[in-house]
Order: sequence, then structure tokens, then C-alpha cells
Amino acid sequence: MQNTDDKIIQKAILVGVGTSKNIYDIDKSMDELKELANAAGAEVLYSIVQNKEKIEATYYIGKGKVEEVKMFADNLEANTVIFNNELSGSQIRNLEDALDLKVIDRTALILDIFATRAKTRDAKLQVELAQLRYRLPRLVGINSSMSRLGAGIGTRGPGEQKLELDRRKIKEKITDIKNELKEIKKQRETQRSKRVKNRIPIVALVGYTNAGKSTIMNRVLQKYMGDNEDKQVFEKDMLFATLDTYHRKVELPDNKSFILIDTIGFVSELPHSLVEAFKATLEEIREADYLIHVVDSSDAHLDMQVKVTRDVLDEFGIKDIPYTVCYNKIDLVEDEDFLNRSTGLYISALEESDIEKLVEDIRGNIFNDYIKCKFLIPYDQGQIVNNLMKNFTILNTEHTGEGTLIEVEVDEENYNRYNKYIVE
Ligand SMILES: Nc1nc2c(ncn2[C@@H]2O[C@H](COP(=O)(O)OP(=O)(O)OP(=O)(O)O)[C@@H](O)[C@H]2O)c(=O)[nH]1
Ligand SMILES: [Mg+2]
Repeated sequence: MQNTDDKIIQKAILVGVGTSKNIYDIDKSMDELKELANAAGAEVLYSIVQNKEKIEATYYIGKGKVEEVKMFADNLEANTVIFNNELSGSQIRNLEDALDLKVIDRTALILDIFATRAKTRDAKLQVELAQLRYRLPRLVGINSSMSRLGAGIGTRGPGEQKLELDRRKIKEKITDIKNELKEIKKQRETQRSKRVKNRIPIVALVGYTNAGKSTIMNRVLQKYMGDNEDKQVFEKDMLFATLDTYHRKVELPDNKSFILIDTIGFVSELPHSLVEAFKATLEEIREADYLIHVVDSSDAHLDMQVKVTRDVLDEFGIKDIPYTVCYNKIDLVEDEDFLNRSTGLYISALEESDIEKLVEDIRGNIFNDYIKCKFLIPYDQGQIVNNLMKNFTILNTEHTGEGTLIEVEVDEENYNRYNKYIVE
């Protein structure tokens, strides 16, 4: 996607404002902004930070700082300025007038990356909704931006769609998308209630973007489900490789099975419009019985990653699901003390024995309410035997005069369901 869909190479200057109220360290945040800019195909030439307690209404930064930005931009021949903060429509316009450059903010940048990465209908709709919601209050600024420098970051829509710039049409489109998403939500709920009925435990991989969630998912599938290309999910060294939720069933050799979910990665200061739009996707995490919080151990900003992930989960009210922190990519860590930093799992997704270790951890946490018992199932109830054989660990079977005697480890629900056949 590197500049194939827009003719201009974006040469960018980054601008950030640090205040004592910043939740995340401004330097870390600026490093990340650079990665985001690269992910959107821009080349970053320089980065400017202003420490300032009060935000200026006109330009967000102070007037003097605007001149400094202009000077650097002229000298380095930049054509774009990317702000680390969210700007209003009039701030965008004022800055563009003063700088005579294209101005975009962190939110537009993230939305742009999402727009070029969204693959499924669902993800595309959610991104478009977020983009339209972002645009609506900023039409003045964005319109001038379009006429000034044409295409590029901040103007790309999901797929081939052209983004609307007309207020009335945007409103209509928002309503249409919301309706379509409602339909999708209904379908999801049906699928979910089916899963709940089957009662297979659900394990969700959550965490910061690029932590290795999809890689772990693929390695688990390869190990336990064989090489089935169709089931593999997309993994790549880039921000926001996954924009959707993927469910896969994992069957362990002893017949116990669980559903593994791969989810969208998080990033600090995720735009609110985006969080809103992706609620349906994140909703799926809520049904999990166990969370694997995946962290990239080799990332210098690892503590921030952990905090951001916790914050986003908190925002969704996901607090009660048991979880473990999984420090992934330890093959890239040289510091031996790292392994003692806190409790959690330390793995490399590339190491088969570590994948087994992770699955053992999952096993210990999701099947612990299984009950070992003996059922005597009459021969005319063959479907019960089939269900037990298919879904649970069979310890022993015997054919008696009255039916199949079956010793098995079952979950509580099936224990209660077939209660009348229990003999021991
Ligand atoms: N060296 C090393 N690389 C890893 C490991 N796990 C994942 N990677 C690499 O890290 C990159 C990101 O992996 P993904 O699995 O796509 O990350 P993700 O968490 O799914 O990212 P998003 O979908 O963006 O949220 C890929 O290039 C992987 O090959 C690991 O244990 N060691
Ligand atoms: Mg992924």
C-alpha cells in the first residue's frame, strides 16, 4: 500500500504537545506517531515537541511554534504536517493557511491506516463509520485540505469507496452504515448464542498491535489442528495487521477443545470514534472465559503497551475475565533479568515447546471445573455417547447389558444435563 493509491509521497514533519496531564510519555507517543506515519506510507523528516500547559484555540500550538514548524518544513521540503493530537476543523484550516502545507492529526492518520487495511465487509463498514464521524464536525478544514493537496493520508476510504464531503450525504451514509452494522450484529449474536449453547470454553488473544497475537493463533492451529491454510490468519510485522475478530476451534489430543479468538490490536490514544465503531468487534472479547494478554517483550515501550491494553479493556467494562500476561518474543530479549520482571508466561511464538507451554496454561485455566464421572447410557441414546466422545476426554468405555458404560471428564453443564445416567 506504500503510495500506490496516492501519487504524492508524503514527506512529513511531526508535531506534538506535551502537558503535565499527558497520560503517556510524550517521547514514547511521538515515537509511535512516527511508526504510524510510516505505516501510512509517509516519510518522516523531523519531529517537533512543544511543552505547553495551555492549548491555543487558533493553532493548537503557539504562534511562534507555527513559524518554527514552517521554517523546518521549508528547509526540509516537507509537504505534510502530522499532529500528535486531535485537531478541530478550524485548527486544521488555520494551520494550513499559515503553513501552506497539508495538515492531518493522529486520529486521521490512524483512520487512514485502518481504511487501507480493512478487509472484511464488517471492518470496512466500521472504519467508514469512524471516518465519517470524524469528518462531520471538521468539514471546513478537511475541504480546504482536499483542494490544497489532493489525495494522500486522510483522504483514503476503505476499499475503493470515495469518501463523501457533503454534510447531508454524510449523515445519510452514517444512518445506512449503522443499519447495516445492526444486521451484522444480529448475525453475530446468533452465532454467539450457538456457541454458548455448545459451551465450549473461549480463549481470547488480546493486546497491543504487533505483539504477536495472530502468530500465536497460527502456531497453535498448526500444532493442534494440522496445516490447514484456510484456517490461518494474517500475521505481519506492521501496525494493525488484524482488524477483525477470528474464531478457530482448537482440539487437544485428549478430546478437550476450546475456541481461540484473535482480535484487533490496540494502540495508545486510540481515537474515540474508532473505539466506538469497533465496539461490535471488541464485544466478542466479552464472551471469553480466559484472556491471553500478549505483550511484545522486545518493545522498549512495553509497560505502556500493557497499560493501554488494560485501559481499553477497562473502557469496555471487561474486568472480571481471568487473564494471564504472555510476554511474547522472548527470543529477541537479551537481558536475562527480564524473565523475573513479574508473573506471567514467557514465550516465543516461534518455539514449538513454548506454544505447548501456553496451551498447558490455557488448559489449566479453562477446564478446571470438569468433573470425572461414569454414565450408563442406554443403547437407544446413541447421540449422547456421540456427544461425550466428541467433546470430552473419555477415560474408559464398556458395553454392558443395559447400555454403554462410559467414564469421562465432563463440564458442569453436561454433568447436569445427563445427571440421570450417572452411576458413579
Ligand atoms: N522474533 C519473533 N517474532 C515474532 C514472535 N511473535 C510474532 N513475531 C513477529 O511479530 C510480527 C507481528 O506479529 P502479528 O502476529 O501479526 O502481531 P499481532 O499482535 O497479531 O498484530 P496486530 O494484528 O497488528 O494487532 C510478525 O512479523 C511476526 O512474525 C516471536 O515470538 N518472536
Ligand atoms: Mg494480528
